[in-house]
Amino acid sequence: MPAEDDVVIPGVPSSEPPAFEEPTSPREPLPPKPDQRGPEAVSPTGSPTGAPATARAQSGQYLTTAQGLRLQDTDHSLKAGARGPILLQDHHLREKITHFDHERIPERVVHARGAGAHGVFRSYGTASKVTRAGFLAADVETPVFVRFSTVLGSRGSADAVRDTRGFSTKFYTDEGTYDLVGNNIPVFFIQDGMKFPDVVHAAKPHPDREIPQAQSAHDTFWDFVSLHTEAQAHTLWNMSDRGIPRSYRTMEGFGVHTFRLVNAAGDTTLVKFHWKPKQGVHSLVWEEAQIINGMDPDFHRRDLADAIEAGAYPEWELGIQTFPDTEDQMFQGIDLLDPTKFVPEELAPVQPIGLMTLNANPTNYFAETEQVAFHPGHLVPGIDVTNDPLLQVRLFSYLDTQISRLGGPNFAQIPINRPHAPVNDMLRDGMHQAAVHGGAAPYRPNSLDGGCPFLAGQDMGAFVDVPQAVAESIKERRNPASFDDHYSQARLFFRSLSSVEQDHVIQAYTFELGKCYESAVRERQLQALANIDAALCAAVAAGLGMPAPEATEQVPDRDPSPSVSQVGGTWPVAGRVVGIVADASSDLAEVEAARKALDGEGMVPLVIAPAGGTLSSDGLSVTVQRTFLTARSTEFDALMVAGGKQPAADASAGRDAKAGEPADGLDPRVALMLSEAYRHAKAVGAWGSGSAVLEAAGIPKGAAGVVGGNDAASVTTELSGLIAGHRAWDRFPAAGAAAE
Ligand code: HDE
Repeated sequence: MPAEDDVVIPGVPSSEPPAFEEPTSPREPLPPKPDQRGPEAVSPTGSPTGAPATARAQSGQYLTTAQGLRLQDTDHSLKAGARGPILLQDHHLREKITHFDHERIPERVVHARGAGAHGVFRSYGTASKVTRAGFLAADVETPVFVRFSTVLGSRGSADAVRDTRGFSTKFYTDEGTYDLVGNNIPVFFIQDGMKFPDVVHAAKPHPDREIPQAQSAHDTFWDFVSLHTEAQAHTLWNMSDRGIPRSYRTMEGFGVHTFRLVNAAGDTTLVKFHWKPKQGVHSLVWEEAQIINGMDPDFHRRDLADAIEAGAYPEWELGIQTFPDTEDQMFQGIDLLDPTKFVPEELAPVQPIGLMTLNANPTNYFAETEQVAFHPGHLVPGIDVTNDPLLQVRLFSYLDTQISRLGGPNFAQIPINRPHAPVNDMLRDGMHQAAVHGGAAPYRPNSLDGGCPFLAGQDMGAFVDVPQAVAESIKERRNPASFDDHYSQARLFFRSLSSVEQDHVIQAYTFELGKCYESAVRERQLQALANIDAALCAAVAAGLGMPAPEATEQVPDRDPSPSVSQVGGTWPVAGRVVGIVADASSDLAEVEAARKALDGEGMVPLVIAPAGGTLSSDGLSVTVQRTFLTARSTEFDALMVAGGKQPAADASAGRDAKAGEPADGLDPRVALMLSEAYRHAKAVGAWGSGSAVLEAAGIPKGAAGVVGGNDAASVTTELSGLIAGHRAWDRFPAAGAAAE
């Protein structure tokens, strides 16, 4: 190197030529900058989620350019004088704007709107008889990242739309990453992946005006599903309450396809995967969903993040239905390769194999939830695919789509996609290559890198494709005859629902078809309904003011599957949200007692008052979380009205109402909140003089799910029992029509 005082002046040769080292030898890349650090520190998958260091990102650091140059000013561009034009030489301005110009990447072609969470999966070991997958052996803990999504809407669309939901799980196992990319509905619209662009084009907004957003209630969707009748079963699930989940936390998940497990001895078993939420399966009612989409389009995203932040970690048990791997791959008359069919649990019980707990929110939406790349072909030893023609096309599509979405073939190097197993591939170069690969011989066989990396045998954890006999066959484009039954499972599903749920299905079809302009489309869909169930068809036809057609097909009756109904169970109440309506005249000691009791059960009590701040009296003060302006019934699973300090009779003065109508004098926003909660069959309660407010809001005393009492404690206990049942279902026959 030149001596320190040996300054090099342009144009003047220096005394010694500058030393120049060509960087030929590969070296480890520098550790990432603090703000680029991959998910490594805290969360189960490695994300530094919640760590104080990331909460104050880059704390104590100087602002720099992307090249590490410290900056003195990032607010003013470099100009020829304060009022002059901006100079092209402003490298910082150009870097800042150029990077900004390229901040967006293409959204997913489907499932664009989603929410993610980190967690952990602990296996029970019950599956080890049927699979050699290491992460399913007894008591193994595997980090996971889950992404829930809607299918149709764009990235900024509302959460509570009527749609199927995606339920994708990435297991970072020691043997490589395994992705279970499922939905909240066990059947699919199409049998052959070749039809996927058709169903998606039909369901997406109309190509001319690009409306409606995130909706199936339009002509092209119903045109397609009424013509392509194999879509009828999935459509019926979408029209049921499953199409509008209460929360991502209260959804079941399904792998949909049949997969093939292989055990250590090489024996194979066909399986279907199920996620069972510990929180129970719970849905919205349609009017509630529509209000939510205006009041809080991020409802599901917020709910998931809030629950995790509050420590109410959502949990799902993973289970499998197992079937013998017979030559015909049929089970009790159901073709296991037909993804428009599910196997009722009554015929093949779901056997639990592990528990997933989501316990950390992402640190950065884009880095994790947006850039995560799932693929049904990310398999581990012990889990293999079948010939389901929908699954086979998916095996092509997911890898392909990431290349345009994530800008090249190196997306596995993005922190959220990095396997936790050692990676020694021979993939090189390409857009966004972040690794500095050593070695001279990324090919096999080689001698220059000592023959490395080696191939593993099955005993060393290699994935070995299950040797499957492929029958001598002719090349042709057609389905097996067993795929021809398009209606029996739609009928089975409808007839397995409770009458309240059936009523919701009828209302959903009537709403959606009522939004179609083409009468030919409505007529054709009514024809499909006639083949599914005559009563369903008649009720929808009546709602549309159209004649109900006769069935045109002989559809076999199957035994109903009561397990598909959401009505009847009780579930943990932790994480449920209860609003307490109070004002300055309320007995604050009782409000505090209600809050404590709800909190004690893991629920989230929120005090709703005329204005923000605190409610104070008699030396007591209670923090207000919602005001009459910011609160709406849809945020709450139940509502309580606090009693006042004065006797009940005084509080009701001037507030008499006819049933179903709010009385004069009651704040209309409170009246709306209470009557909506009542109409949506939510538990409502009041203690002391609060009962008069319920009556003033038109809520009949003693109706199902309406609780009264003298003190907060007794009302809270009763309310909690009702919340465990999710809704006051008995209220629906009276209020159901209004609720839809
Ligand atoms: Fe997907 N699907 N899909 N799909 N799918 C995608 O992959 C596709 C299907 C599902 O949170 C895309 O990375 C084809 C069934 C989920 O990132 C794309 C076919 C099931 C997600 C794609 C299907 C799913 C996707 C778009 C018919 C339930 C979101 C972005 C053969 C078992 C994953 C992406 C996430 C996403 C293709 C059918 C579930 C284009 C061709 C059946 C949960 O590759």
